[in-house]
Amino acid sequence: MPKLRTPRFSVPKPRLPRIPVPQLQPPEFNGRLHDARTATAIGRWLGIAFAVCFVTGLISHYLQHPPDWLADHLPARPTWGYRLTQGLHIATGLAAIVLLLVKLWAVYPRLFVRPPVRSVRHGLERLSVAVLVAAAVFQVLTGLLNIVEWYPWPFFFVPVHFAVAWIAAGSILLHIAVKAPDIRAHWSRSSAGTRELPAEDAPDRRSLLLATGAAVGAVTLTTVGQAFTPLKAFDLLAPRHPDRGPQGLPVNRTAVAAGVTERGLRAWRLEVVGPRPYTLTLDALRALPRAGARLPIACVEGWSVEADWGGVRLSDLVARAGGRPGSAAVRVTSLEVSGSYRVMEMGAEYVEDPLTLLALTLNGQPLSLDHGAPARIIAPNRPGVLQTKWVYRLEVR
Ligand SMILES: Nc1nc2c(c(=O)[nH]1)N[C@H]1C(S)=C(S)[C@@H](COP(=O)(O)O)O[C@H]1N2
Ligand SMILES: [Mo]
Repeated sequence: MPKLRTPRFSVPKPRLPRIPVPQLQPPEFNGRLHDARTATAIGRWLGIAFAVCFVTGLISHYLQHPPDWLADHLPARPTWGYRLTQGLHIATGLAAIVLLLVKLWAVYPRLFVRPPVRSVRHGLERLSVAVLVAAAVFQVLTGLLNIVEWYPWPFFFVPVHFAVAWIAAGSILLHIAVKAPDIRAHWSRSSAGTRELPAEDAPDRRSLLLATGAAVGAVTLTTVGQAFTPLKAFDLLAPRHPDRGPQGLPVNRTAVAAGVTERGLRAWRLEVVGPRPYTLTLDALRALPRAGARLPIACVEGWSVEADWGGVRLSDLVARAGGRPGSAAVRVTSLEVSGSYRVMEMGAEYVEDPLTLLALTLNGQPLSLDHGAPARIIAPNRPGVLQTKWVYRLEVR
């Protein structure tokens, strides 16, 4: 090609007024910390938090909604099982909020990658990241709002949170598979890929990771006391405090909210339906052989507290109705006017357990109205939502 020469004498261009044109320039990111090592280091912890959150979430889901074949075989032991798994579910979910924010901050420059799609593979990879980010943000956000019982959306929390958990889990696995080479190269400070990063970034990265760890620690320390009683003094941020509430125990749904009144209880009878149905007045129920159990209420929202419960063994009430010991399941109905937890199904393992009570007392006092007077269910290793209050009817099945 002939070389173009700048003409020696150029004609001056006519001067036009300059009109500023908004430039859609992608922002510039000069490396520091928006790199694969940071993403891997944070992603590792985020992955662990999500994995624990997912598994404990599944446990919670299947304890609440077991398939028919499983319903009678759910384990009633260990008594603190659900307390532990749900405490972990909430703690890892809260930690994931911090980790997710830092992770998104570390990788957000990739939003501005040009060209946006290089190939079909690249397009699919970006799409999977978009799904992952959307699902992860949705999960931690809906979970957080559920803890404070705020539902600014038209759908039911439980089935949607459950369904999106699978989407999140699937897209995380896909993400790990796609990023496996990067993850391997940046797994540790001395990995091959990491050595290629500018060395002067290392102190900054260490500070970022330390700050992230401190933030996770702070969030955990100020909330975990809601379930882990030894740390309850530090429980400053959780909406419910282990020993704040009537009879020293929190209340989620009050009697007022459930439409249960002292007046409505005057004519209370326990109806037991089964091969040999019967009804009992409160005095007759109180006169039956009593049993005690020290068991936690472990709410799905994360708080849990152990208490001393006293009442009548459910297995005794079932046997009296002619239910076969060891194979009878029970449907429990509450006086509550409406609500998702008015009717509760209990599988045979729980019914049979000597610690499962129709409780009449809490920490030695008669149940207060907010705790389910005159009678409530308390069973080992079960979500709080199934510890039905204001019970008036048992159906042996
Ligand atoms: N009938 C009925 N029982 C119920 C509920 C309810 O809404 N209705 N809430 C449950 C929930 S979510 C929890 S965590 C426990 C809390 O028991 P407490 O209020 O005595 O602490 O009660 C359970 N029993
Ligand atoms: Mo709950």
